[in-house]
Amino acid sequence: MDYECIMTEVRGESALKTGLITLNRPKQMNALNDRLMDELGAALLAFDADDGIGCIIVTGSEKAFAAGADIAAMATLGHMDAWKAGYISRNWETIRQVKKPVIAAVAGFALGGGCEVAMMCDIVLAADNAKFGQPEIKLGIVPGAGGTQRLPRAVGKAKAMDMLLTGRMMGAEEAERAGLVSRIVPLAGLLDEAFATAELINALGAPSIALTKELVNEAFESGLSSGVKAERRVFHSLFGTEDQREGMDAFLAKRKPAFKHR
Ligand code: DAK
Repeated sequence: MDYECIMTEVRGESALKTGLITLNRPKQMNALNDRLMDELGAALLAFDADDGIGCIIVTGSEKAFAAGADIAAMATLGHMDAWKAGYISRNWETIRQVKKPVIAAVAGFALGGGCEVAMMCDIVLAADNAKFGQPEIKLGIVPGAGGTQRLPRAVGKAKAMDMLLTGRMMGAEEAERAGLVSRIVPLAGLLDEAFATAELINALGAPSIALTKELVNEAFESGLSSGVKAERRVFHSLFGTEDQREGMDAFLAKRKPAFKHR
């Protein structure tokens, strides 16, 4: 697929490398239109299917990770148009199919759908100028890509209500305090830190990394007892991998593990 609204790149020195996806509609503050979401989904799935890739980073510009769904493309929709076409639902679900860790490196605005894309990623690194929000209420709509569901799970009900009912933005420090982001990084070092984090993960065993991601998402999306049951099953199954044997042998032999990702 030829990309118009994103750029992709692969970086890294070790066996598993990192795929970088940069959202690139600078004039529209990376507003998320259908084309961009198709491309983002395709790029994520391509990196996910590539055995040479360990982690994926999604980033935007210094000004905007993404300022939300493209309002110009939505403005004239009628109810039946939106409902019949399953408006933009099809290409927003793709992000959730990715098995490898996805790191969001967020600078500038992450609003509406932009905040929702960040919340669908696994680790969220925020530049010190990052601003998060779900301003849909100011447009007379509600979030459509999980904002009313993921935000309360991430930051708790009271903070989520505050954000969702007023549409106000929160800065990086408040977002970190609230648990919406993993860490704050100075803007100039954002991508370097994202790559360094990816490198740490790429050096570990890929099966246990992918299954840990799956389990944390299970915790996010299901009840405690089914989550703990799923965790137990995965825990037992990892004793069938070479990486488990290698990780434990290496610890006992006081040497660095050489994971084979199987
Ligand atoms: N859509 C289209 N264009 C946008 C945009 C957006 N979301 N955000 C910014 N732009 C454009 C502006 O129109 C402007 O274009 P020109 O006038 O230069 O042609 C350019 O980007 C620069 O913006 P500003 O001049 O406004 O720049 P400022 O620095 O003054 O303000 C801002 C930056 C990000 C605070 C402001 O632009 C802003 O408030 N933007 C709108 C933010 C917003 O309301 N976002 C939520 C959109 S609703 C769904 C999935 C997802 C969604 C729905 C359904 N399904 C799966 C069903 C998501 C919905 C949304 O995200």
